[in-house]
Amino acid sequence: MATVSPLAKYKLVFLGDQSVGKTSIITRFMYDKFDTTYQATIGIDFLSKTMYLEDRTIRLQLWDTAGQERFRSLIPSYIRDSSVAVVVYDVSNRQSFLNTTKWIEEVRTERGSDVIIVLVGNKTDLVEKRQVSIEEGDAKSREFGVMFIETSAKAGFNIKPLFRKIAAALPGMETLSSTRQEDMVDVNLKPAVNSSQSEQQGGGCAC
Ligand SMILES: Nc1nc2c(ncn2[C@@H]2O[C@H](COP(=O)(O)OP(=O)(O)OP(=O)(O)O)[C@@H](O)[C@H]2O)c(=O)[nH]1
Ligand SMILES: [Mg+2]
Repeated sequence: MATVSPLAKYKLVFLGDQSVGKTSIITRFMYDKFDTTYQATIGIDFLSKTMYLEDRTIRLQLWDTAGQERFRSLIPSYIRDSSVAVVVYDVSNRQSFLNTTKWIEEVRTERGSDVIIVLVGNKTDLVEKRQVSIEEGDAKSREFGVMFIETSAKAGFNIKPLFRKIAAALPGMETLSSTRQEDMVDVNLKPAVNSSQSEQQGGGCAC
């Protein structure tokens, strides 16, 4: 008999300076595409994706924030609402790396220790322009007690591993009893398969 289990949902907020590659990482993960033309995120974008893991199926709700200063005031409420914060910097832009400190501190201020934080050094394909070493990124992640990975949205490097790492760190099904009933509208009738490819939905909102 097939068991009907509720689909666990997790909110992820993407943070980091303008142009570090937040949208590009999400686009690579969702559609396996990359666009070299920069289109700044306006306000906040929302996308969601189901991930089929070996032992369970989860739904990730991705909040893609705008790095531009003028949208800064929108961000705290999304941080408050998320169980995961993905703090991105550009390895070819030292200032964006330095600024991750304030992003991490802001997440800690809003959520305390009740949050998973991942520091992501993006654009590793820009080998000649690199300003931040992997060792520096790793040292910072240890200093702040957060996870760390380097990626390239352009090359498609470490994008799936980033999301698998996040999924592995998420609380398991045993915590679902605390999930509110109205959040349990989706059901999963299929056995879990070992693939992250899945149904997708996306949409923009300047909310
Ligand atoms: N070389 C290289 N370029 C990248 C990479 N990721 C993103 N870019 C480029 O960097 C620029 C900014 O990328 P976005 O993904 O729009 O950056 P963002 O962080 O979402 O920017 P905001 O929405 O303004 O906060 C674009 O021109 C991308 O093509 C990468 O891994 N390597
Ligand atoms: Mg963006």
